[in-house]
Amino acid sequence: MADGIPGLALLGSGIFASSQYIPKLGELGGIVSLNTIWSRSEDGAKKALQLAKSYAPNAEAKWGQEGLESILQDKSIHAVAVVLPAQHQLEIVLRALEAGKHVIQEKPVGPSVADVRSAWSAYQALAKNDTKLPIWAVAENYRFEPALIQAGKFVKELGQIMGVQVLIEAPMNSSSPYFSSSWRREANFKGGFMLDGGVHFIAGLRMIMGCEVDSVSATVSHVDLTLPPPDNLSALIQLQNGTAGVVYICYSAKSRKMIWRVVGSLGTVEVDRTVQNGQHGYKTTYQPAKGEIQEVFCPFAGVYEELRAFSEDVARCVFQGQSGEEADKRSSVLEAMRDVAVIEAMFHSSDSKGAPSVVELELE
Ligand SMILES: *[C@@H]1O[C@H](CO)[C@@H](O)[C@H](O)[C@H]1NC(C)=O
Ligand SMILES: *[C@@H]1O[C@H](CO)[C@@H](O)[C@H](O)[C@H]1NC(C)=O
Ligand SMILES: CC(=O)N[C@H]1CO[C@H](CO)[C@@H](O)[C@@H]1O
Repeated sequence: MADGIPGLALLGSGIFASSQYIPKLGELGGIVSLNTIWSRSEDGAKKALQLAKSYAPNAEAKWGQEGLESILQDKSIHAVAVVLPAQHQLEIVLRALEAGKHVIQEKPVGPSVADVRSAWSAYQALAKNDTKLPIWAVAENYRFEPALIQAGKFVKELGQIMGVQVLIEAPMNSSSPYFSSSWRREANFKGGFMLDGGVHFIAGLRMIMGCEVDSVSATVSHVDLTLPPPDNLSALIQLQNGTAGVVYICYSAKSRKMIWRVVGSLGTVEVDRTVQNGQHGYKTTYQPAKGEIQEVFCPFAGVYEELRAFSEDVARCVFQGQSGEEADKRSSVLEAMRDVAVIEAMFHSSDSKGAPSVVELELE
């Protein structure tokens, strides 16, 4: 551990851990120190460690239950990033929190609202004898994307809102590195790519609108049998303040599209996922009823920004006595739980032939 820089262990060595966390933690070397990489298997941990050698030459690989236990007992490790299959994360997250580690975990926060609530009550129970709770953050990155944040600001200028549309065509086939990972296909994880990826699109919707989804009516289907069900979802949504909208998500499409579009009495705001000058990112367009169109393109920055926010919060907790509950609210369990709750309500509605289903908005 460098002076004044918290030490972190990365738990997980899968595609996202290797392709996103390891390089981003390198870029964040001035504010967080990668100390250990853990995987369930020795091979996975050692391979991932090679990817971090350039910036963390002293980091160690650990594996299995014994390796995990030694990380949880290591006082030089202040925080862990849990990047594991969704159905196994909560158990490890809770063990780390109980050991006093600050935690950032990948989305979805849990496989169901009920699972998240039961983990939340175990976390709350740790706050006895005035001990400060460690941070429990959930990485979903969309709440940190600059283009989506900008869209939320434009939407406030739209006057009366007529409606919102979320349109996602995300081809998922054997060309994708995520296609063949098995955990989204297991019986203990219901919802496949629709739950795992859907939370992102709902996070974008809730943030742009600055308003919660109250109830949904949806139909899902299973068309591409090489994908776990469902791969196709159409929903009518009611926001808390009375605005209505539609959400369409399709993983079996051949075409690619990702749009959030809000129409108001004073103009229209649209966010598109796109590529500019070889950079992947989002373009936010604001078309006011009167005046010039404004366009802002921002390359993807959410994963970096949320890891930076977490690392800075950990440093404030470790060195300045901040409490975990004061950490950046965009990564809070409540936000992440509400994204899961919207998708879950859509599944419930579809199970009852599209009858409206109320979204669970509270953790307790
Ligand atoms: C709902 O919320 C949006 C975003 O804050 C706002 O612009 C809109 O006017 C609200 N609609 C109603 C009916 O209150
Ligand atoms: C997967 O989908 C993308 C986008 O439609 C396409 O370019 C690619 O060829 C597809 N791969 C396979 C194996 O079908
Ligand atoms: C492209 C595609 O897979 N479309 C399907 C989406 O789901 C509806 C049912 O809601 C099916 O009828 C479509 O074939």
